[in-house]
Amino acid sequence: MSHTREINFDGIVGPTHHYAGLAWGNLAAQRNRGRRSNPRRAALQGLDKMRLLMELGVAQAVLPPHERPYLPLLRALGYRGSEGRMLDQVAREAPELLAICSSAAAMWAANAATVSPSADTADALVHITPANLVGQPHRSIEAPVTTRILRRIFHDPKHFVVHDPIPAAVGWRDEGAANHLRLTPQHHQRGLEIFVFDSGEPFLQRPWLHRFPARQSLGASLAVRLRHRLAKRATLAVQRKAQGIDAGAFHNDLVALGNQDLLLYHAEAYEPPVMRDIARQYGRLTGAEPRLIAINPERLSLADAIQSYFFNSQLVTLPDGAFALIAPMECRAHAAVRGLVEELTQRGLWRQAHFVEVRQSMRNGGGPACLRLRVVLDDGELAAMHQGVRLSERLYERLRRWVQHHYREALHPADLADPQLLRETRVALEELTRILGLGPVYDFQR
Ligand code: SUG
Repeated sequence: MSHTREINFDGIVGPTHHYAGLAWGNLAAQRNRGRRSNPRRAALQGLDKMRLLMELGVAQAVLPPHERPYLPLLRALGYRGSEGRMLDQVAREAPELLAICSSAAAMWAANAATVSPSADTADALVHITPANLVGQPHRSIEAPVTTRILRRIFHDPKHFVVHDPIPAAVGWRDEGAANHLRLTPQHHQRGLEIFVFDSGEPFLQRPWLHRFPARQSLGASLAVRLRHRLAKRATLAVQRKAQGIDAGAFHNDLVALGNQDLLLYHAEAYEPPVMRDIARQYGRLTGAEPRLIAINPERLSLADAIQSYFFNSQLVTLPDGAFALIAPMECRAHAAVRGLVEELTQRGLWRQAHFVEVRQSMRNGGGPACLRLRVVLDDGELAAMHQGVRLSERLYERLRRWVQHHYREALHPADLADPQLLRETRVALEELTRILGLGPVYDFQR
């Protein structure tokens, strides 16, 4: 009998990982602006998290980092001459642009795409829409390269469709799976796909609600639903309250987390009818009741939820069907959150909670769940995807050595102008495409 499971694709942290405070509305990124980063440690922390999942028996794969600094962006913006000259000029005249074109933000793979498993789609194919990330310059440059990489990995048209990103416009801001939930009794069954948007009116939209930008728009969610050939009754578009965004929850995965039929959410993140609608629609679709669990502000304030990144934990199904929670270390350090995790573990929501150290990423507002793209595949689909990116003990060791060889231990935003850094990253990525057997995916390889 065919088995269906979730495989997590984690973004490998790139060699230019740094803190430039580019993401407005992302409190951690703003707070750490200008701090020295450690790209090597960041990448190793990411690899160790992936290895833990693999050891727990959860399928794991990697997505390669993008080419940075991304000089095609500078050329598109009018910079000319040799690469060294462009870097020098942009560092002097527009350091923020240098940080933008050097951003390692592609590591947060939850924003790479939205994925619908074949159990949900009318043509029984796995549908993937890369996110346009049009809301922020440093992330908007990810979409074309992410599309290329996903097409290499999911190359078999008998199983997969990788769409183009949604057209880039303010009315179609799309940040991918970070704003998408899927509730289902079992991974192989049809699920209710929930698109969480931050601002309504599909075509005429305000990119701002109150304090911080609204990153996901209803227009994008509707387009993904149509492209992925999802039945209307198996989808729901719901709006988040601006209160959460203004408190610093720039993506839905900072206020909700789920797996199969279980959804945990912060009570202040949605208006009450939202959960009633979800329960009703899930019931109609599956004949069962979802487990919707509200965490009330008296138990955990919105501010503490965002500070600890509790809702950015990964909740995964283990081979025997039990669940495990993969929470950031910051949740153990926070007394109220630690107590909450213990209580929920005792209630049997998951068998065990694991705490992982991903602090380098956390300082830019990226927790365990941000670092991965969930893809639900059956045996045939798993066999049909490119195998070179699947994590094994051997690949883990190889990637560790690769990181140790190529990555710096300290990087300050001012170092981004160093032409030697550009050379180092290209040598590293050239080797990585060989390790992963991906073929040329970067502009500099073409
Ligand atoms: O888009 N941080 C990312 C973090 C993304 C987290 N993803 C999820 N919640 N799924 C962002 O805000 C910081 C980069 C900087 O400021 O230099 C940044 O882009």
